[in-house]
Amino acid sequence: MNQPESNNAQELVLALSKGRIFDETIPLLQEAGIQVLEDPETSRKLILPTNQPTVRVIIVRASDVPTYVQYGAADFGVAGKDVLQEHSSAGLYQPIDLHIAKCRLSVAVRENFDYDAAIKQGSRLRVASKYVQAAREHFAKKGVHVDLIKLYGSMELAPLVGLADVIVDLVSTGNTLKANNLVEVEKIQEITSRLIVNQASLKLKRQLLQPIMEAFKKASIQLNDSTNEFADPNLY
Ligand code: PRT
Ligand code: MG
Repeated sequence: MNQPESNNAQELVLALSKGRIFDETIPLLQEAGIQVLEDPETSRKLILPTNQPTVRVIIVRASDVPTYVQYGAADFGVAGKDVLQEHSSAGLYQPIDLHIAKCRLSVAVRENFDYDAAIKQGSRLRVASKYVQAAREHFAKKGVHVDLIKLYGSMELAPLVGLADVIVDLVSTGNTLKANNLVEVEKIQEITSRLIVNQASLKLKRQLLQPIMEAFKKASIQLNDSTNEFADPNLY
């Protein structure tokens, strides 16, 4: 896709979101010899310099990372599989699984809700989620008819106030569900974050990008002590 003038050929722009993705990408950047010179939690800047004059980091919403990379406003970025699945993959190069920001996408219900019975009954299930694509696919595979209700946050509230029977949300420690008297009844999939690369950048800036991609791959294997398929198109 197009490369805006602001993103020049001698420079790389990396799109990250604040919080866990930024924090967990730092050690990977370190492996590539890149140090971000400002902390996004304290700086109000949205473009952060690094110790390498050719690399800048931009701070965007987690769900906006694929958009910046797709349009070439960022050459590469880190985004969760949850985000990538809900987003079109046009213009994005097959990602590397970085094994960071791990969690799972699960179905949860109120403590006293009989999920198995509701499914057996065959009545329509009201499902609230930010992840409507993944939720739709999951229930279609099970042959369960659902009414999907799109939410943008605080999904845990939906079953408590009668908006939905079940939610499909990300779970890591399970503390948020527990605090709201919800229980996880089904795990849909494991979620990790992936490195995504703009297709045009990969061609035009391969020399700049390749060593960083290799370093990320190496560091993610070391940090996670597991095997990692390089650029496996089946990863998402
Ligand atoms: O917050 P914002 O609306 O800007 O965007 P975001 O929520 O998409 O961003 P962020 O930074 O919170 O998450 C970025 C990515 O981190 C997600 O896209 C996931 O791939 C990944 N990730 C890993 C998580 C979690 N773990 C996680 N636990 N994203 C969100 N959560 C939330 C979850 O939605 C639930 O509300 O944390 C809560 C549950 O956590 P536990 O520990 O109580 O189970
Ligand atoms: Mg969040």
